[in-house]
Amino acid sequence: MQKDLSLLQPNYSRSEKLFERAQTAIPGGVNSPVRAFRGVGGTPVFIRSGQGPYLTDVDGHRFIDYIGSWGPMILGHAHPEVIEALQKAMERGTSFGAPTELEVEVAETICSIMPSVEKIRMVSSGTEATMSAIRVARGYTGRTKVVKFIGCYHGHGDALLVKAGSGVATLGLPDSPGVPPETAQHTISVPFNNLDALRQVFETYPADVACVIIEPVVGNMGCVPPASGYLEGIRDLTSQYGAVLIFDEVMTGFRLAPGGAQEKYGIKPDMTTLGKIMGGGLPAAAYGGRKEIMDCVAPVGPVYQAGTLSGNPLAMTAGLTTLKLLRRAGVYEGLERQSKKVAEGIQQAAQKNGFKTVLNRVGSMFTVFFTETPVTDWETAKTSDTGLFARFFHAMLAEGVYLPPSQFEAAFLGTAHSDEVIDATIAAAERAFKKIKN
Ligand code: HOZ
Repeated sequence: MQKDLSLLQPNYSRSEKLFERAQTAIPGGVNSPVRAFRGVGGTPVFIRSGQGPYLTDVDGHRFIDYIGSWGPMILGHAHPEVIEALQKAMERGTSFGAPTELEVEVAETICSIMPSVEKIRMVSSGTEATMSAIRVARGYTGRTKVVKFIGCYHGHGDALLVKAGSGVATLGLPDSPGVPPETAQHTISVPFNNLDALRQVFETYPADVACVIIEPVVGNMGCVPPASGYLEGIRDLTSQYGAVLIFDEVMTGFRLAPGGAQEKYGIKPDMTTLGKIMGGGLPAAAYGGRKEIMDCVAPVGPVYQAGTLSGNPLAMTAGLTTLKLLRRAGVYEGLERQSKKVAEGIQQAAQKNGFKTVLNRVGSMFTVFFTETPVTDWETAKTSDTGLFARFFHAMLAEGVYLPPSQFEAAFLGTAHSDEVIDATIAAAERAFKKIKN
């Protein structure tokens, strides 16, 4: 993969030096594996700053950003209203480890936007949210088994790190060492978009499944939408067998609609996990759901979960400001319009240059897969030519466009991606495809 990259890369010498330094002190030089560029080769660019839809790296290159910090930056980087709110909040203190009015406001706001969430508990990361949600589901049902879908990623909690997407898929890792087999044995993985496979699990274990956890629109094997009627089928099966249905909306929450995928597809899960956008670029996440289930959580109920920085005032401020700004008229229509334009523009540029690609997009999440096979699950996602994706990725980077450095991650747009930015991206894609064709 490396051999062609030198032709495509401009000078990243400062990033290279930093990466070398970083690898001495940090495993792989990064604090989250996908950032290491292992899926595409080359050196990760080290970021100095972000403004609106742009990132600037330490070598002075400016990129149009389609990662958005992996989802949170839906308003663009350093949004003036978020920054102002944060500056004011900071002066009042940064962490109290005691309840604040802000947490109540965030909880009430989310419950009003997502009617399935009657009560909600703040945590600090998506991983914490999903780990806690399955503990609560197990406590509530008194059952053990967890069903997840192959290629879906729900953070790195032991029970969920089984046949996972995202970095695990990108690096081609088998299930992670360090997860005790006794833990993993309670997790059942079935193919996404295959209702019969899930039905079979319930027929085999009618009284053992505590919960089914799903990314309703997958972002972690690239963007993969649910087939028509699939989510409804899952809702029916989980209700029939008394299992808790958890929608992992860490990526999709407040992105695909104000109320996330559950609003878009009209499904009411029993529990929901949230993160990314709700922290407005600071570490915040949450899990919530039906009152009866959430009342199992300590101190009301016996299921224990706690966190020093949970509901942190800075994270709550950034999140609340972001959620308020997203409720302005026309935001989601704008995201839909711009996302359609850029995703279809890239797809057309590929086809014009003779590349066979499949475009998957739901709202402001999209992936161009380098395959001819429609991508509906992990098996079909894997048919992509990841070497070709890597060449495209680096050609785009050289053109000033920063895409997720893995075929198996979704690209994200935000409200700062104006027409001018989109047109520049499409023009860059045309040049990039021409370049890699030769
Ligand atoms: N798990 C994230 C992608 N699905 C990556 C997080 C990061 O590297 O920041």
